[in-house]
Amino acid sequence: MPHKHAVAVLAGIIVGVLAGVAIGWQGGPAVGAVAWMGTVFLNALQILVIPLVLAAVISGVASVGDIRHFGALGGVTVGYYLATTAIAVLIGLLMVNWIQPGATAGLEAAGELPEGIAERGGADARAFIESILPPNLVAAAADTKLLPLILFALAFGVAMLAVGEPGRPVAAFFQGFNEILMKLVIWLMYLAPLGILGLVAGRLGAAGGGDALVDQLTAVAWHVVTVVSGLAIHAVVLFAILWLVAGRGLSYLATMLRALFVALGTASSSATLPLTMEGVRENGVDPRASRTVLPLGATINMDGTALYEACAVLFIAQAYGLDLTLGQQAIVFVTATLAAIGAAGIPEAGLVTMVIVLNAVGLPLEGIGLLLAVDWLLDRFRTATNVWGDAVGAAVVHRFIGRWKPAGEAPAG
Ligand code: DAS
Repeated sequence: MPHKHAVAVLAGIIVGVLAGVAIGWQGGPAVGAVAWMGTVFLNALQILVIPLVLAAVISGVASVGDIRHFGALGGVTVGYYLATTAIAVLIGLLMVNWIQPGATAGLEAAGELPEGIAERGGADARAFIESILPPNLVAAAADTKLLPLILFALAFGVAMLAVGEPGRPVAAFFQGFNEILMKLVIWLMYLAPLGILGLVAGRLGAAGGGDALVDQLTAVAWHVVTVVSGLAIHAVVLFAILWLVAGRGLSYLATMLRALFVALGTASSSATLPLTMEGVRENGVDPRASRTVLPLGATINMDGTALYEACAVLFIAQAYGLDLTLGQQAIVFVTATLAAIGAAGIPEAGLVTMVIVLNAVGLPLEGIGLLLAVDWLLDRFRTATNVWGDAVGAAVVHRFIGRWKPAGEAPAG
Protein backbone atom coordinates (compact mmCIF):
# COMPACT_ATOMS: atom_id res chain seq x y z
CA MET A 1 0.00 0.00 0.00
CA PRO A 2 1.56 3.36 -1.03
CA HIS A 3 2.66 5.37 2.02
CA LYS A 4 0.17 8.18 1.44
CA HIS A 5 -2.65 5.65 1.14
CA ALA A 6 -1.52 3.99 4.40
CA VAL A 7 -1.64 7.35 6.16
CA ALA A 8 -5.10 8.03 4.70
CA VAL A 9 -6.37 4.59 5.81
CA LEU A 10 -4.94 5.12 9.31
CA ALA A 11 -6.64 8.53 9.48
CA GLY A 12 -9.84 6.91 8.25
CA ILE A 13 -9.61 4.21 10.93
CA ILE A 14 -9.15 6.81 13.66
CA VAL A 15 -12.16 8.76 12.34
CA GLY A 16 -14.09 5.49 12.14
CA VAL A 17 -13.29 4.71 15.79
CA LEU A 18 -14.33 8.19 16.95
CA ALA A 19 -17.54 8.10 14.85
CA GLY A 20 -18.26 4.58 16.14
CA VAL A 21 -17.86 5.71 19.75
CA ALA A 22 -20.12 8.74 19.09
CA ILE A 23 -22.83 6.67 17.38
CA GLY A 24 -22.55 3.93 20.04
CA TRP A 25 -22.76 6.50 22.79
CA GLN A 26 -25.80 8.10 21.12
CA GLY A 27 -27.52 4.73 20.67
CA GLY A 28 -30.82 4.57 18.71
CA PRO A 29 -31.47 3.52 15.08
CA ALA A 30 -28.13 4.87 13.83
CA VAL A 31 -26.39 1.94 15.54
CA GLY A 32 -28.33 -0.65 13.53
CA ALA A 33 -27.83 1.36 10.36
CA VAL A 34 -24.00 1.09 10.60
CA ALA A 35 -23.45 -2.11 12.63
CA TRP A 36 -23.96 -4.30 9.52
CA MET A 37 -20.76 -2.77 8.01
CA GLY A 38 -18.82 -4.23 10.92
CA THR A 39 -20.27 -7.68 10.37
CA VAL A 40 -19.46 -7.57 6.65
CA PHE A 41 -15.89 -6.39 7.36
CA LEU A 42 -15.28 -9.10 9.97
CA ASN A 43 -16.71 -11.76 7.62
CA ALA A 44 -14.44 -10.57 4.80
CA LEU A 45 -11.42 -10.81 7.14
CA GLN A 46 -12.44 -14.31 8.20
CA ILE A 47 -12.87 -15.47 4.60
CA LEU A 48 -9.18 -14.73 4.05
CA VAL A 49 -7.99 -16.51 7.19
CA ILE A 50 -7.73 -20.06 5.78
CA PRO A 51 -5.88 -19.27 2.52
CA LEU A 52 -3.77 -16.63 4.29
CA VAL A 53 -2.57 -18.98 7.03
CA LEU A 54 -1.78 -21.72 4.50
CA ALA A 55 0.12 -19.37 2.17
CA ALA A 56 1.89 -17.42 4.93
CA VAL A 57 3.31 -20.47 6.69
CA ILE A 58 4.28 -22.44 3.54
CA SER A 59 5.83 -19.42 1.77
CA GLY A 60 7.58 -18.50 5.02
CA VAL A 61 9.16 -21.94 5.28
CA ALA A 62 9.96 -21.80 1.53
CA SER A 63 11.94 -18.58 2.12
CA VAL A 64 14.59 -20.68 3.90
CA GLY A 65 15.43 -21.89 0.38
CA ASP A 66 17.29 -25.07 1.15
CA ILE A 67 16.54 -27.87 3.62
CA ARG A 68 20.22 -27.84 4.62
CA HIS A 69 19.63 -24.34 6.07
CA PHE A 70 17.25 -26.12 8.38
CA GLY A 71 20.19 -28.04 9.74
CA ALA A 72 22.12 -26.84 12.77
CA LEU A 73 21.29 -23.17 12.07
CA GLY A 74 17.65 -24.04 11.48
CA GLY A 75 17.55 -25.85 14.80
CA VAL A 76 18.95 -22.82 16.65
CA THR A 77 16.61 -20.53 14.68
CA VAL A 78 13.43 -22.51 15.39
CA GLY A 79 14.54 -23.03 19.01
CA TYR A 80 14.95 -19.25 19.38
CA TYR A 81 11.56 -18.59 17.77
CA LEU A 82 9.71 -21.02 20.06
CA ALA A 83 11.56 -19.91 23.22
CA THR A 84 10.99 -16.18 22.71
CA THR A 85 7.37 -16.64 21.59
CA ALA A 86 6.69 -18.78 24.66
CA ILE A 87 8.26 -16.10 26.90
CA ALA A 88 6.06 -13.48 25.21
CA VAL A 89 2.86 -15.46 25.77
CA LEU A 90 3.86 -16.09 29.40
CA ILE A 91 4.42 -12.35 29.94
CA GLY A 92 1.03 -11.66 28.33
CA LEU A 93 -0.77 -14.19 30.52
CA LEU A 94 0.90 -12.87 33.70
CA MET A 95 0.01 -9.26 32.82
CA VAL A 96 -3.63 -9.94 31.87
CA ASN A 97 -4.19 -12.11 34.96
CA TRP A 98 -2.60 -9.45 37.17
CA ILE A 99 -4.27 -6.31 35.72
CA GLN A 100 -7.60 -8.04 34.84
CA PRO A 101 -8.52 -5.35 32.23
CA GLY A 102 -11.70 -7.08 31.10
CA ALA A 103 -13.18 -7.51 34.56
CA THR A 104 -14.89 -4.10 34.48
CA ALA A 105 -16.45 -4.62 31.03
CA GLY A 106 -19.30 -6.52 32.68
CA LEU A 107 -20.73 -8.05 29.52
CA GLU A 108 -22.28 -10.93 31.43
CA ALA A 109 -24.11 -8.45 33.70
CA ALA A 110 -25.40 -6.68 30.60
CA GLY A 111 -26.95 -9.99 29.53
CA GLU A 112 -24.53 -10.10 26.62
CA LEU A 113 -23.55 -13.75 27.11
CA PRO A 114 -24.12 -15.56 23.79
CA GLU A 115 -26.16 -18.72 24.26
CA GLY A 116 -24.29 -21.85 25.34
CA ILE A 117 -21.14 -19.91 26.27
CA ALA A 118 -20.58 -21.82 29.52
CA GLU A 119 -20.45 -25.21 27.77
CA ARG A 120 -18.31 -23.82 24.94
CA GLY A 121 -15.88 -22.43 27.51
CA GLY A 122 -15.30 -25.92 28.87
CA ALA A 123 -12.49 -27.01 26.56
CA ASP A 124 -10.02 -29.34 28.28
CA ALA A 125 -6.56 -30.64 27.43
CA ARG A 126 -7.72 -34.01 25.97
CA ALA A 127 -10.30 -32.33 23.77
CA PHE A 128 -7.60 -29.89 22.73
CA ILE A 129 -5.17 -32.60 21.63
CA GLU A 130 -7.96 -34.25 19.61
CA SER A 131 -8.85 -30.86 18.10
CA ILE A 132 -5.27 -30.37 16.88
CA LEU A 133 -5.28 -33.70 14.98
CA PRO A 134 -8.81 -34.09 13.57
CA PRO A 135 -9.60 -36.72 10.93
CA ASN A 136 -10.64 -34.07 8.43
CA LEU A 137 -8.48 -30.97 7.87
CA VAL A 138 -11.07 -29.27 5.66
CA ALA A 139 -13.94 -29.80 8.09
CA ALA A 140 -11.82 -28.44 10.96
CA ALA A 141 -10.79 -25.40 8.91
CA ALA A 142 -14.41 -24.85 7.85
CA ASP A 143 -15.17 -24.63 11.56
CA THR A 144 -12.34 -22.01 11.85
CA LYS A 145 -10.34 -24.51 13.86
CA LEU A 146 -7.07 -23.60 12.14
CA LEU A 147 -4.47 -25.19 14.39
CA PRO A 148 -4.46 -28.43 12.36
CA LEU A 149 -4.00 -26.30 9.22
CA ILE A 150 -0.98 -24.49 10.73
CA LEU A 151 0.67 -27.73 11.81
CA PHE A 152 -0.06 -29.26 8.39
CA ALA A 153 1.37 -26.18 6.61
CA LEU A 154 4.58 -26.33 8.70
CA ALA A 155 5.02 -30.05 7.95
CA PHE A 156 4.16 -29.52 4.27
CA GLY A 157 6.70 -26.66 3.98
CA VAL A 158 9.56 -28.67 5.47
CA ALA A 159 8.72 -31.68 3.26
CA MET A 160 8.55 -29.35 0.25
CA LEU A 161 12.13 -28.24 1.00
CA ALA A 162 13.24 -31.81 1.69
CA VAL A 163 12.24 -33.08 -1.78
CA GLY A 164 14.52 -30.45 -3.36
CA GLU A 165 14.00 -29.72 -7.09
CA PRO A 166 10.43 -31.13 -7.44
CA GLY A 167 9.35 -28.83 -4.59
CA ARG A 168 10.63 -25.60 -6.17
CA PRO A 169 7.60 -24.88 -8.42
CA VAL A 170 5.33 -25.56 -5.43
CA ALA A 171 7.34 -23.10 -3.29
CA ALA A 172 7.09 -20.52 -6.09
CA PHE A 173 3.33 -21.11 -6.27
CA PHE A 174 2.81 -20.51 -2.55
CA GLN A 175 5.07 -17.45 -2.54
CA GLY A 176 2.99 -15.99 -5.36
CA PHE A 177 -0.21 -17.12 -3.63
CA ASN A 178 0.90 -15.31 -0.47
CA GLU A 179 1.68 -12.08 -2.37
CA ILE A 180 -1.79 -12.18 -3.96
CA LEU A 181 -3.52 -12.74 -0.62
CA MET A 182 -1.54 -9.95 1.02
CA LYS A 183 -2.73 -7.66 -1.79
CA LEU A 184 -6.32 -8.71 -1.05
CA VAL A 185 -5.85 -7.91 2.65
CA ILE A 186 -4.39 -4.49 1.75
CA TRP A 187 -7.41 -3.80 -0.47
CA LEU A 188 -9.65 -4.88 2.40
CA MET A 189 -7.80 -2.46 4.70
CA TYR A 190 -9.20 0.38 2.53
CA LEU A 191 -12.61 -0.63 3.89
CA ALA A 192 -11.32 -0.84 7.47
CA PRO A 193 -12.54 2.67 8.46
CA LEU A 194 -16.15 1.76 7.63
CA GLY A 195 -15.85 -1.73 9.06
CA ILE A 196 -14.35 -0.51 12.31
CA LEU A 197 -16.93 2.26 12.55
CA GLY A 198 -19.69 -0.35 12.29
CA LEU A 199 -18.10 -2.76 14.77
CA VAL A 200 -17.34 -0.07 17.37
CA ALA A 201 -20.80 1.50 17.06
CA GLY A 202 -22.45 -1.92 17.19
CA ARG A 203 -20.43 -3.00 20.22
CA LEU A 204 -20.81 0.22 22.21
CA GLY A 205 -24.41 0.69 21.06
CA ALA A 206 -25.24 -2.76 22.48
CA ALA A 207 -23.96 -1.46 25.81
CA GLY A 208 -26.90 0.94 25.71
CA GLY A 209 -24.96 4.01 26.78
CA GLY A 210 -24.51 5.25 30.32
CA ASP A 211 -22.45 3.38 32.92
CA ALA A 212 -22.27 0.14 30.90
CA LEU A 213 -20.65 2.07 28.05
CA VAL A 214 -18.21 3.82 30.36
CA ASP A 215 -17.33 0.46 31.91
CA GLN A 216 -16.57 -1.01 28.48
CA LEU A 217 -14.46 1.97 27.38
CA THR A 218 -12.57 1.83 30.69
CA ALA A 219 -11.96 -1.89 30.19
CA VAL A 220 -10.57 -1.25 26.68
CA ALA A 221 -8.28 1.46 28.06
CA TRP A 222 -6.88 -1.02 30.62
CA HIS A 223 -6.48 -3.54 27.79
CA VAL A 224 -4.21 -1.06 26.00
CA VAL A 225 -2.20 -0.53 29.21
CA THR A 226 -1.89 -4.30 29.70
CA VAL A 227 -0.75 -5.03 26.14
CA VAL A 228 1.66 -2.08 25.75
CA SER A 229 3.32 -2.74 29.12
CA GLY A 230 3.57 -6.45 28.32
CA LEU A 231 5.18 -5.69 24.95
CA ALA A 232 7.60 -3.26 26.61
CA ILE A 233 8.63 -5.90 29.16
CA HIS A 234 9.15 -8.43 26.38
CA ALA A 235 11.24 -5.94 24.37
CA VAL A 236 13.51 -5.56 27.42
CA VAL A 237 13.74 -9.36 27.79
CA LEU A 238 14.77 -9.55 24.11
CA PHE A 239 17.43 -6.87 24.73
CA ALA A 240 18.74 -8.96 27.66
CA ILE A 241 18.97 -11.98 25.31
CA LEU A 242 20.76 -9.77 22.72
CA TRP A 243 23.27 -8.67 25.37
CA LEU A 244 23.80 -11.97 27.20
CA VAL A 245 23.62 -14.44 24.30
CA ALA A 246 24.62 -12.41 21.23
CA GLY A 247 27.04 -10.08 23.02
CA ARG A 248 25.50 -6.97 21.42
CA GLY A 249 24.22 -3.77 23.05
CA LEU A 250 22.59 -0.39 22.49
CA SER A 251 24.43 0.28 19.23
CA TYR A 252 22.65 -2.75 17.72
CA LEU A 253 19.29 -1.31 18.83
CA ALA A 254 20.21 2.15 17.52
CA THR A 255 20.91 0.72 14.06
CA MET A 256 17.55 -1.10 14.11
CA LEU A 257 15.52 2.00 15.06
CA ARG A 258 14.74 2.90 11.40
CA ALA A 259 13.18 -0.54 10.86
CA LEU A 260 11.33 -0.32 14.18
CA PHE A 261 9.79 3.04 13.28
CA VAL A 262 8.71 1.70 9.88
CA ALA A 263 7.12 -1.25 11.69
CA LEU A 264 5.24 1.22 13.92
CA GLY A 265 4.13 3.17 10.84
CA THR A 266 3.18 0.30 8.54
CA ALA A 267 1.96 -2.29 11.09
CA SER A 268 3.47 -4.86 8.71
CA SER A 269 6.51 -7.08 9.42
CA SER A 270 6.66 -8.07 5.75
CA ALA A 271 6.66 -4.44 4.54
CA THR A 272 9.43 -3.71 7.06
CA LEU A 273 11.52 -6.78 6.12
CA PRO A 274 13.82 -4.97 3.63
CA LEU A 275 14.73 -2.44 6.34
CA THR A 276 15.13 -5.17 8.96
CA MET A 277 17.55 -6.98 6.59
CA GLU A 278 19.47 -3.72 5.97
CA GLY A 279 19.70 -2.86 9.67
CA VAL A 280 20.91 -6.35 10.55
CA ARG A 281 23.48 -6.19 7.72
CA GLU A 282 24.74 -2.80 8.95
CA ASN A 283 25.13 -4.42 12.36
CA GLY A 284 27.59 -6.86 10.76
CA VAL A 285 25.42 -9.98 11.09
CA ASP A 286 26.53 -12.86 8.87
CA PRO A 287 24.20 -13.10 5.81
CA ARG A 288 23.85 -16.83 6.47
CA ALA A 289 22.15 -15.90 9.76
CA SER A 290 19.97 -13.09 8.38
CA ARG A 291 18.74 -15.05 5.34
CA THR A 292 17.71 -17.93 7.63
CA VAL A 293 16.13 -15.91 10.42
CA LEU A 294 14.55 -12.81 8.89
CA PRO A 295 12.30 -13.91 6.00
CA LEU A 296 11.01 -16.89 7.99
CA GLY A 297 10.81 -14.84 11.18
CA ALA A 298 8.75 -12.11 9.51
CA THR A 299 6.10 -14.76 8.98
CA ILE A 300 6.32 -17.20 11.85
CA ASN A 301 8.28 -15.47 14.63
CA MET A 302 5.73 -12.98 15.99
CA ASP A 303 6.33 -12.53 19.72
CA GLY A 304 4.23 -9.35 19.87
CA THR A 305 1.29 -11.00 18.16
CA ALA A 306 1.43 -14.05 20.45
CA LEU A 307 1.56 -11.86 23.57
CA TYR A 308 -1.33 -9.78 22.25
CA GLU A 309 -3.52 -12.77 21.44
CA ALA A 310 -3.07 -14.24 24.92
CA CYS A 311 -4.01 -10.85 26.44
CA ALA A 312 -6.96 -10.32 24.09
CA VAL A 313 -8.48 -13.77 24.66
CA LEU A 314 -8.29 -13.47 28.43
CA PHE A 315 -9.65 -9.93 28.19
CA ILE A 316 -12.71 -11.31 26.36
CA ALA A 317 -13.11 -14.12 28.91
CA GLN A 318 -12.94 -11.58 31.74
CA ALA A 319 -15.44 -9.31 29.94
CA TYR A 320 -17.92 -12.20 29.90
CA GLY A 321 -17.18 -12.97 33.54
CA LEU A 322 -15.56 -16.32 32.66
CA ASP A 323 -12.58 -17.44 34.76
CA LEU A 324 -10.48 -19.70 32.55
CA THR A 325 -9.02 -22.67 34.45
CA LEU A 326 -5.27 -23.26 34.42
CA GLY A 327 -5.86 -26.03 31.87
CA GLN A 328 -7.74 -23.65 29.60
CA GLN A 329 -5.02 -21.01 30.03
CA ALA A 330 -2.47 -23.67 29.02
CA ILE A 331 -4.56 -24.16 25.86
CA VAL A 332 -4.47 -20.39 25.30
CA PHE A 333 -0.67 -20.56 25.77
CA VAL A 334 -0.27 -23.17 23.01
CA THR A 335 -2.89 -21.76 20.63
CA ALA A 336 -1.62 -18.16 20.95
CA THR A 337 1.86 -19.45 20.06
CA LEU A 338 0.57 -21.42 17.08
CA ALA A 339 -1.86 -18.68 15.98
CA ALA A 340 1.03 -16.21 15.93
CA ILE A 341 2.92 -18.65 13.67
CA GLY A 342 -0.11 -18.65 11.38
CA ALA A 343 -0.40 -14.85 11.30
CA ALA A 344 0.94 -13.18 8.17
CA GLY A 345 3.22 -10.13 8.46
CA ILE A 346 0.50 -7.71 7.40
CA PRO A 347 -1.78 -5.21 9.19
CA GLU A 348 -4.45 -6.69 11.48
CA ALA A 349 -3.10 -10.25 10.99
CA GLY A 350 -3.10 -10.79 14.74
CA LEU A 351 -6.77 -9.82 14.88
CA VAL A 352 -7.61 -12.29 12.11
CA THR A 353 -5.83 -15.25 13.71
CA MET A 354 -7.20 -14.40 17.18
CA VAL A 355 -10.30 -16.21 15.94
CA ILE A 356 -8.25 -19.42 16.24
CA VAL A 357 -7.50 -18.90 19.93
CA LEU A 358 -11.06 -17.84 20.80
CA ASN A 359 -12.41 -20.99 19.13
CA ALA A 360 -9.87 -23.19 20.94
CA VAL A 361 -11.26 -22.19 24.32
CA GLY A 362 -14.85 -21.78 23.13
CA LEU A 363 -15.12 -18.02 23.58
CA PRO A 364 -17.51 -15.88 21.48
CA LEU A 365 -16.09 -14.03 18.48
CA GLU A 366 -18.45 -11.16 19.32
CA GLY A 367 -15.95 -10.03 21.94
CA ILE A 368 -13.57 -8.95 19.15
CA GLY A 369 -15.76 -5.90 18.54
CA LEU A 370 -14.62 -4.47 21.87
CA LEU A 371 -10.96 -4.70 20.88
CA LEU A 372 -11.25 -3.37 17.32
CA ALA A 373 -11.46 0.24 18.48
CA VAL A 374 -7.82 0.05 19.58
CA ASP A 375 -6.47 -2.76 17.37
CA TRP A 376 -5.09 -0.29 14.77
CA LEU A 377 -2.89 1.18 17.57
CA LEU A 378 -1.88 -2.04 19.31
CA ASP A 379 -1.08 -3.62 15.93
CA ARG A 380 1.76 -1.11 15.54
CA PHE A 381 3.31 -1.88 18.88
CA ARG A 382 3.07 -5.64 18.41
CA THR A 383 4.52 -5.38 14.88
CA ALA A 384 7.52 -3.40 16.21
CA THR A 385 7.99 -6.09 18.88
CA ASN A 386 7.82 -8.78 16.16
CA VAL A 387 10.51 -7.01 14.14
CA TRP A 388 12.70 -6.47 17.21
CA GLY A 389 12.39 -10.19 18.01
CA ASP A 390 13.55 -11.07 14.48
CA ALA A 391 16.48 -8.64 14.64
CA VAL A 392 17.63 -10.11 17.97
CA GLY A 393 17.21 -13.61 16.53
CA ALA A 394 19.57 -12.81 13.66
CA ALA A 395 22.25 -11.66 16.15
CA VAL A 396 21.75 -14.82 18.25
CA VAL A 397 22.09 -17.15 15.25
CA HIS A 398 25.13 -15.16 14.05
CA ARG A 399 26.77 -15.97 17.38
CA PHE A 400 26.33 -19.69 16.70
CA ILE A 401 27.65 -19.42 13.14
CA GLY A 402 31.00 -18.49 14.63
CA ARG A 403 31.08 -21.99 16.14
CA TRP A 404 29.99 -23.82 12.99
CA LYS A 405 32.10 -22.99 9.95
CA PRO A 406 30.30 -25.15 7.36
CA ALA A 407 32.88 -26.92 5.22
CA GLY A 408 34.08 -24.63 2.45
CA GLU A 409 32.14 -21.66 3.76
CA ALA A 410 34.27 -19.13 5.64
CA PRO A 411 32.14 -16.64 7.65
CA ALA A 412 31.24 -13.69 5.44
CA GLY A 413 32.82 -10.30 6.17
N1 DAS B 1 0.68 -6.62 11.81
C1 DAS B 1 1.31 -7.92 12.09
C2 DAS B 1 2.77 -7.87 11.61
O1 DAS B 1 3.00 -7.38 10.53
C3 DAS B 1 1.26 -8.21 13.54
C4 DAS B 1 -0.16 -8.48 14.01
O2 DAS B 1 -1.15 -8.17 13.31
O3 DAS B 1 -0.28 -9.00 15.13
O4 DAS B 1 3.67 -8.35 12.35
